[in-house]
Parts: sequence; structure tokens; C-alpha cells
Amino acid sequence: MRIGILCHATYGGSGVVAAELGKQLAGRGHQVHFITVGRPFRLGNYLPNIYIHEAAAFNYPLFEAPPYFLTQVNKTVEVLRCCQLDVLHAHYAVPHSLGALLARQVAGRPVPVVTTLHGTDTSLVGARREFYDLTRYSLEASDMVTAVSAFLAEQSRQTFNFQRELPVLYNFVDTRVFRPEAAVEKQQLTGGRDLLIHISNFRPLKRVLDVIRVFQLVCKQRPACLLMIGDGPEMPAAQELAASLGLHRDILFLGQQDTVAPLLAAADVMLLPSCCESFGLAALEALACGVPVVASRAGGLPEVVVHGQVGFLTAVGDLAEMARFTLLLLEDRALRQKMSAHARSRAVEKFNAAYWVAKYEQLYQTVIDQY
Ligand code: GMT
Repeated sequence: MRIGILCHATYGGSGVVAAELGKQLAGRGHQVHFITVGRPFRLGNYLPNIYIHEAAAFNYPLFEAPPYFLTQVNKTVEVLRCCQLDVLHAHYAVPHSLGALLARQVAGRPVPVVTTLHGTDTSLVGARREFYDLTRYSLEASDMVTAVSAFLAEQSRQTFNFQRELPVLYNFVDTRVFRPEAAVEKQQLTGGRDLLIHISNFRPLKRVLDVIRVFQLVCKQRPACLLMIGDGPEMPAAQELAASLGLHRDILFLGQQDTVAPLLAAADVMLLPSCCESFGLAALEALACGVPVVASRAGGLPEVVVHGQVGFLTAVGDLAEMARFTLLLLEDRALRQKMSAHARSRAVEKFNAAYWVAKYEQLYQTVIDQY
């Protein structure tokens, strides 16, 4: 198949999933065309069957900001015409779903549009009054809409009164890349201390200050260090809090990292205290590395992290409970090893790339046949 993928190229779960899906599809012999603003994150070096079509930034004094949406739609029209795409797959409803639909109309080419919802697109963004009608239209006009968790499917159905089929195609992980053996040399990093890790885009909903506070509670009982990976609006507040608690030497703020598997695999526990999370791809990547996750019982996280089996879940903001579970894992080596093995098995058995990529292939074939 010739597949066009529209996605956000910046750091963020939806862009990661789109890039990983594209790589997997290309590896299975499909021709994959990314149509993005910027080079998709996590795509890495040249891979056969992958084509990148970057929408150029164009500005004119009359515009308040470069009209990226329009240049991306125009680029999609060009690609539709010259590459004879069989299907367009929009990741993140706003604006990619609408962009794909508009490009199809302008190009005058009959091509089905699949939209995959990732979470913030239909909760924080698409549900806002400023975007609501366009988002609802995009979902209705798409030939198929999928969601990355059962939680998100239900939430989107309710928010947009969406009555049609909305299949759940879970996010997946490349368990050959995210694996326990990928770990960097830990001793050098920790000096023999326990290692906690957090990865996110440091948006308020990730509650990165909770991560620091849980870490403080843990440090009162055991020497430990914390890797904070990613960047975003809460970074200054997190750094200030770390300094004010006297923890700045125990926390490494590593910023955006392209290659996270070696760091993840070296960790003893991952902390993910988000107040909402449609899926929690970072948690799945940790599980694949054999790292138990202590997370909040929010959104789709319980579909990924089974409480008591591959980690622990607590109420959002229950720092004492998060610290208690983290200490339990650090202090009880046998428990940690058992959960680590379960974590890896769960990632391999339930969220492996081959299974879910084959589901996407079937879905594309269905919409192509029905179109
Ligand atoms: O978490 C974010 O803020 C980024 C966001 C995105 O769209 O890039 O992530 C969402 O999509 C990911 C991939 O499907 C999911 O794993 C994340 O849980 C989801 N984020 C939220 O729902 C907050």
C-alpha cells in the first residue's frame, strides 16, 4: 500500500506513535509518506520505503503567524497527486484530520481518510469551544476513526456524541529496541544508588512537581537519584523545587533525548503521576524495558499498568502512596524482579508492534475496499 501519514513532528506521544507505525509499515514493504511540518521525531536515519514531505514555513507580513495548516494541506494535495496514495492516516485530530479531508477534496482524488485519536486532541484541544465543531466534523467525515485506548474511545464518543464504530488500536512498542538489555552502565550514573526515572513533555497535566516531591519522600528512606527526561512549560518550576528541597545534585534534568531506551532500561522504577493520560506511551516503553511503573489511576493508564502486577496505581496527587509503593519496589528486590519480568512479558504479549501494525494494515485494507 501507499500510505500518507499526517502527524505532529515535534516531541510528543502522537508523533512518536506515528513515526513508529510508519517505520514498521515501511519494514513490511509498504510505501510510507510522512507529510509534516518539520522532520518527524524518532524517525532516525534513512530507511527504505520512507518518504518525508515537509511543508515549508511561509510567512508574509500580513499574517500574524505562518499558516502552517494551509501549507501542510497544500503539500498533502501535491503528494496525493504525485504519489497515488491509497490511504491517508491522520494522527491527532487537530488539525491533521481536517487537513487530510480538505486535501482529498482539493486534489479530487478518492482516497479514504483514517483518523487516530491520541487523547489531548479530543480532550484538551478538540473539545474546546474554539475547535469543537471542526473536530466533530473531522470525526464524522473520516472513513474510520480509531482511539489508542478504550478510555479514550468512550470519552471521545461522549464528548462528540459520536455514534459510529470507534475501534481501539492500542499503542505498541518495538520490544527489540525497548528491552532490559539496552541499559547504559548504571553505576556510573548513580554511584550505586537506586534510580528513578520520569519522561514527559513537562506540561502541567504531567504533574512533574509530584515527581520531585515523591522523590524527596523516597530519599528520606534510601539514597536514590532521579532522571528527568523531556522539557516543557513546567521545567523551570521543577528545577526551582528541586533546588529549594536541596535535591538538585540528586536529580539530572537531561532535557529532550532522542534515544531513551538505554536510560529507561537502567532505571529501577518509573514515575508517571499525570492527572490524565489517554494511554501513557512512556509507561509502556518502561514496561518493555522491564521497569515497573508507579503511576496515577487516570484515563487509560490502568489499561497499560496493571496494579500489583507490573507496577502500582494510586489516586492522582497521592504522593505518600506513590512514595510508599516506590519504596516497596526498591526495598523488596524479589518483588521488583518479579514485576520487572511481568512488565516485560506484558509489553511483549499485549503491546507488541507486529500485532498492532497488522491491525492497522487490516483496517487500511477495509477502508480501501469500502471506499
Ligand atoms: O502526553 C502528551 O501531552 C502528548 C500527547 C500527544 O498527543 O502527543 O500524548 C497523547 O498521545 C500519546 C500517544 O498516543 C499517549 O500515550 C498519551 O497518553 C497522550 N497524552 C495524554 O492523553 C495526556
